[in-house]
Amino acid sequence: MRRDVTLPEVSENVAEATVVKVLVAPGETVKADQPLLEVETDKALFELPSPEGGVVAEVLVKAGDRIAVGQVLLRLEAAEGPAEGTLPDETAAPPKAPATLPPALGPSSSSSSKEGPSPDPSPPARGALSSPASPAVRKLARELGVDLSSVRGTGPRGRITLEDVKARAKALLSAPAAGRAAASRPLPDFSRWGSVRREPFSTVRRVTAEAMAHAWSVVPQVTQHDRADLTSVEAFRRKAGAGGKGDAGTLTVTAFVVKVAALALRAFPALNASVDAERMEAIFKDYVHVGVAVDTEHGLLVPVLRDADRKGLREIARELRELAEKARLRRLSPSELEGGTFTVSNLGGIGGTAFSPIVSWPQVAILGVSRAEILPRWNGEAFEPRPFLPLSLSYDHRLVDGALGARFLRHVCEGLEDPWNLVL
Ligand code: CAO
Repeated sequence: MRRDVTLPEVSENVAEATVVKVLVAPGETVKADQPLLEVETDKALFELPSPEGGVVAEVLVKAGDRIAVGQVLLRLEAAEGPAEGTLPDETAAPPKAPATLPPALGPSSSSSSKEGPSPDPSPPARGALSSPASPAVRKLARELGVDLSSVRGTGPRGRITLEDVKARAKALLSAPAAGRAAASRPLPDFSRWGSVRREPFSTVRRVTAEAMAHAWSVVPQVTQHDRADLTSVEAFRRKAGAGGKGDAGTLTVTAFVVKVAALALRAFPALNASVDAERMEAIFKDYVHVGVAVDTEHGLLVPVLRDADRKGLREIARELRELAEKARLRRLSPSELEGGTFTVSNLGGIGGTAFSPIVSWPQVAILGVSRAEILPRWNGEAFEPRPFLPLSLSYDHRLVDGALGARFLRHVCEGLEDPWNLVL
């Protein structure tokens, strides 16, 4: 019996993927659960297991192909008897739906969608490249030149409807002509000035590019800089036995910043909110989920640490280490990349004195951390050397005014300057 192997619904916000590698060839005998393809979504890399044992009859895709949920990828000649979901041969009736693999896919699948619909199509982390939409909606979007990742679905479970696509097309048409012209200006022929090489964007790069361009175009943002005296944090870290890499209790600077920022978000709810521009409303969230930017060889990923305001420093440090490790191995589940309410981006391990992070829409603020350095501080009588941590807060000026941004950042600095409050 022939059986179609299709791309299952990995999570609610993932409707497309890319074939990274085909792991089997026609004629090859495979066992149940044996990986057939390596597939990459904008959120994770995973292996597609065989639903049952059999012989590969046909492979319908190749590395690099974009594939959609429900698309038939391979055909299997099942080892024995008709299995559930088996496609009927020509004589059999009534026809059954093609089999779809269970959504449990490798390590990235365990929590495919427990969270419910997330309003945050965040990029690679935050990324919302794949949006839930029917083929008819996708077709209309293609025809109208509408990028589905920029459309907010108003249908059940955030699905994008035909009306949503039409509304987006209308909004784009009424956007300032200059903006549209900039997007569509042709590139010059660079080869006129020397040899060039073209390379397609990876999935993560593409999602980052789209999310950044979208955030940059819709969020009027300002960046505010400040510095926190890190003397107490450093003393605290030393006392708590920080330093030993691999030690489950290691408290990193990032963990302190996440914890302090999470508490500050409780005190300043406007920075833990989103802007509904259509309804001119602010959406305040009663949870504090902090996304942490992780630099990986595949690009930027932003896993989300949930309820950071309610967790202890050690727990945050441990979770951060696990999330960063998973990000680097591309083993984050989609739900671990969703639902962030604020982002922390620490570039201090690399260097720099300040930078302007881009707000991760639909969040309204992001905290950039640069490299701590020893600077002289005037104590009233003399200069004394103190470690200072440079912090850069970018915020959405539609909701957060400069004074509020400055106060929030000062609050974060004061939290870092007196970390004992965190424990008490
Ligand atoms: N100032 C000074 N030193 C710092 C520091 C800072 N702000 N942040 C980290 N360091 C130090 C650490 O203490 C560590 O030193 P040792 O090797 O002596 O222990 C070293 O730099 C490397 O630390 P790290 O980067 O692994 O630190 P971390 O565990 O706190 O950070 C993570 C984890 C995930 C935030 C980090 O690894 C990372 O990926 N940062 C990049 C984030 C990024 O790309 N942001 C840009 C997003 S927009 O494109």
